[in-house]
Parts: sequence; C-alpha cells; structure tokens
Amino acid sequence: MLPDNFTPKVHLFETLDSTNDKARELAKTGSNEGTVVVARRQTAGRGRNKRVWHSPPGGLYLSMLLYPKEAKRATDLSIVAGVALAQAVKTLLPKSKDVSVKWPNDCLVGWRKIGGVLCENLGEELFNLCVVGIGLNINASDEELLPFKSNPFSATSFRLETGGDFDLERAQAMLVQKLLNVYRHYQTEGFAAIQFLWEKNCGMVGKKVELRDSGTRPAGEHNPGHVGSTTGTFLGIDDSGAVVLSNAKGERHIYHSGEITCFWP
Ligand code: BT5
Repeated sequence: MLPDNFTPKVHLFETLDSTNDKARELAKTGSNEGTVVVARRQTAGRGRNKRVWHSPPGGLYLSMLLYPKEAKRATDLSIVAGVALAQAVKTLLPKSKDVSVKWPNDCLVGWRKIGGVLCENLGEELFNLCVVGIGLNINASDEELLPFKSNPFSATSFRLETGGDFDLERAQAMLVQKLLNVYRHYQTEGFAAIQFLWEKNCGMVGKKVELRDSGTRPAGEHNPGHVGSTTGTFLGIDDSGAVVLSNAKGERHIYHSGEITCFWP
C-alpha cells in the first residue's frame, strides 16, 4: 500500500521509444511501486493492439509502476487509470468542458479523444507487476491531430480546448496526483468503488452504442472467427471492467474487447 504522503521518483527523459518500455526495464531491475517515467516525446509510442500513439513534443507521455496485490485483478488498473485521467483533465480544464471516459479507458472532451491508457503486465514471472501508461494531448495543434480527425471520436488537445499554450508540468503533477489518489481508493475500497466512479464519468450510460470487432461476441458464446459489430444500450461495466450492453430484447451481454465506434445521444 502506498502511504498517503508518498512522493514518487520521477525519471524524466527528453526522448524515449516508449515510456512503458523504460518503466518495464526499471521494474525488472527492482524499481519500487509508484516509480514514474516521463518522456517529452516518444519515437514508438503505442496504443492497444499494437496501434501507434502519436507522441510529438508538447504532449504528456507518462508511465507508472503499480504492483497490485491480486495479480488476476491487474486489468482493474486500466479502469483505475481511466478514472484518474478523466479526473485530472476535468480539474485542469474550464468547468464548461464536457469531460468523460469512453470504454475501455479513453478520455474524451466534447466526444473528442484527448488521452488514452495502455496497461501492460510484465509477463508470467512478474505477473503482479503492472505498467500503467498514459498519453495526453497538451499542446498539439490542429495540424498535428489531423490524422485522427476522421476517427469515430476525432481528437483534441488542451491547446485546442483552451486556445493557448498549456503548462505541461502542471498537467503532469495533476495526473500523478490523481493516479495515486484513485489507486489508493481502489486499494482501500475495492473495484466496486472505481466501477462507480467510472460509470459516473461515462457519458454513454443509457445510450445506444455500436461495438465493433472480433470481441463483439458475448463472453462464453462459441463463435470462433466472428468479426462484426453489434449495437445495444450501454449499461456500464461489470466487476471485471468488461462492457455490459442490453440488446433490443432487453437481454444483457458482456463483452471483454472491441471498440465503441458510434453512439446515439
Ligand atoms: C490508447 O490506445 O489510446 C492508449 C494510448 C497510450 C499511450 C501512452 S503514452 C505513454 C505510454 N507509452 C506508450 O508507448 N504508450 C502509453 P488506443 O485506444 O489503441 O488508441 C490508439 C488510436 O488512437 C490510434 O490508432 C489512433 O487512431 C489514435 N491516436 C493515436 N495517437 C493519438 C493522439 N495523440 N491523439 C488522439 N488520437 C490518437
């Protein structure tokens, strides 16, 4: 358990391939829980499923080592980090901005993506060691985000939301503080408390959504190779962080992977 007055050690780099890889290296050489790695730019920043995370100078690229006591619950940390990211963005942006989480752990402002989370375990031997990586667009311009404008949820940055330069170090300090707070809350109160916060911060609960890709079959259903999409009402997440949808007949289905590509307000 990290103590209340815990101050993490921060390793700051000008350039890294990926902060998650550097954090992984540090974990393997015995770095403590709570250690933070920050890079001012990444040359091989990554998202989920080997996707690229565009990481030019002016953005926040941060990883923290967390060592959950129950290894099988390490996936919880991805939801923990999503809540912390949304709380940090909400605190830093003007109150008028509509900040929300999108399953599994994107952070949206006005339905445009401002940040994302990539949680990775350190393999079989070190299975209870986890790297929580977060990318947040701070001073990215419109041109820099152009490649993502046609994404289902587009892209934005602090600069685009506030109309000026934003203090990167202030954003970094807030994100670290929120991560530690939400992680502590998770450790003392359990996942149900985080599930509640996540759903409170999710603007899609009760709305009709489309979930797409091979993970769209209900958990447990034998349907190998199925790729496609499904629509349903977004009910929230279950106690493992999976998405819960109800179909037109009102039946509940649970999905462990997939992308929400569309929703109807
Ligand atoms: C994520 O993946 O959103 C997780 C991103 C995590 C990045 C952090 S940075 C620190 C740490 N070190 C790393 O190497 N990674 C972590 P995903 O949900 O798979 O979204 C990736 C998709 O978002 C891409 O396929 C693009 O379409 C889009 N994208 C890429 N860069 C973006 C950006 N800067 N802003 C908005 N969208 C972006």
